[in-house]
Amino acid sequence: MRLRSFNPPCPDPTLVTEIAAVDAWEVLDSRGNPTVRATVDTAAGSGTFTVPAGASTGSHEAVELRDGDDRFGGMGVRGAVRAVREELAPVVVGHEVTEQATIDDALVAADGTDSLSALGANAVLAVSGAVARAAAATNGEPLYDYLSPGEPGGIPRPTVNIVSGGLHAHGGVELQDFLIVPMGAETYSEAIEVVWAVRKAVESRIADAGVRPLVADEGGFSPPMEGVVDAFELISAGIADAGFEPSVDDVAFAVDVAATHFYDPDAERYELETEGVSLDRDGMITQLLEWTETYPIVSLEDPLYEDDWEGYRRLAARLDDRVQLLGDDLLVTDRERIDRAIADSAATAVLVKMNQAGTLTRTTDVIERAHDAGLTAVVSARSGETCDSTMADLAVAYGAEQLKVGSLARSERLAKYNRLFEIEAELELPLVAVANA
Ligand code: 2PG
Ligand code: MG
Repeated sequence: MRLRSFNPPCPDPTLVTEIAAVDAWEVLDSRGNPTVRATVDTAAGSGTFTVPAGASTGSHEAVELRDGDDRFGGMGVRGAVRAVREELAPVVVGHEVTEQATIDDALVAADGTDSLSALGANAVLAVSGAVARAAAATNGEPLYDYLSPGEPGGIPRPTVNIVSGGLHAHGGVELQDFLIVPMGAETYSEAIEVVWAVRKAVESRIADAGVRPLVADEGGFSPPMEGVVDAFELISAGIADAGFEPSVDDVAFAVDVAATHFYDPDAERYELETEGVSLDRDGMITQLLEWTETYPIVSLEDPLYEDDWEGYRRLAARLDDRVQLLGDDLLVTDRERIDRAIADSAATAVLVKMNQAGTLTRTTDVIERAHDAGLTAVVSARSGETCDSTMADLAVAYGAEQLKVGSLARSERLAKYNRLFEIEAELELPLVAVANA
């Protein structure tokens, strides 16, 4: 008799942590547009990730695949969903779920293009994000713990949209985001309370002026304004009403100029129609410096056209040290462009968006590169979001100094803010120190 046959079957422990299945669906984002949601399963856990989408996208971002047919005005993502099911699932099934870098390499290889335009960055990122979430679930760890290369050291400082313009407000002032930064706050909870009070004060001012305080794509207000200065003045008044001081030490400003979207490349001019001015590069730089000298601005995002490396260098050389020069469309969470910005001293901070990069590994590589070079990392949502909160865990895990999610309104924004309340309660950590203070 063979004794072995009397032993109970002993499951191979590696099978429990191997990816057993991958699936994907078309769902809708916060603007009601289609996007890709994927789920990855092991025998011990599963993870779901939903891809966000930008409106003011940089032309060098990884490319999302849209169907271009009659459904949803061409914005359907059935092709990307099919790519997940038919092309990417066979590539990842059978891998150890914790082998994120290997899996991400295999996903990129399956696409075969650097921009991920063959199968779609939305298909690739959906799987990449779901793999990470499935791995954390399989290990029974919180996502920030699973992702963290060391011990999480702090909660990122929220930079919160109060007034919106540009493409997110479908008109209004050309500058896209007027944000506040609670510089005096030491904890995340305290920071959010400060922002809440300022936002409510601004809302009251808008309503008192007889205007309905309706919100734009990211939950920021967008009342009629005659120019950029009106937005700064409105928020400054709200800060004072709430009992704070508009200053670099108390409640400061951050601005996403999103300049590419009002730059005319043929004329090589910035067309600020609300201001009634058309500026060349040097004129725009002078204007930006004037705003930073007049208002307590600590961060300028995309102040110039996305390929104006020379302009960025000139601006960086003249900008006060207290103001971080933050690249979004300029850097598109891309390792090579960040290397160039470091070599050229063209930026001091990097906006980090998972769907610009296309995989989680590319994203974390960018944060680590930025930190190695002394640059600040600002983990950011997109204007089209869902209630996926992965970016909050990612920001904590990699010690991002700041977070940019939109306003304190709308559930797709609150999902991230509320996840940080959970993490703050679990870890009892203060905010990460402000790099440029
Ligand atoms: C940005 C983002 C978020 P979008 O420009 O920083 O505000 O917008 O997702 O539309 O690119
Ligand atoms: Mg931006």
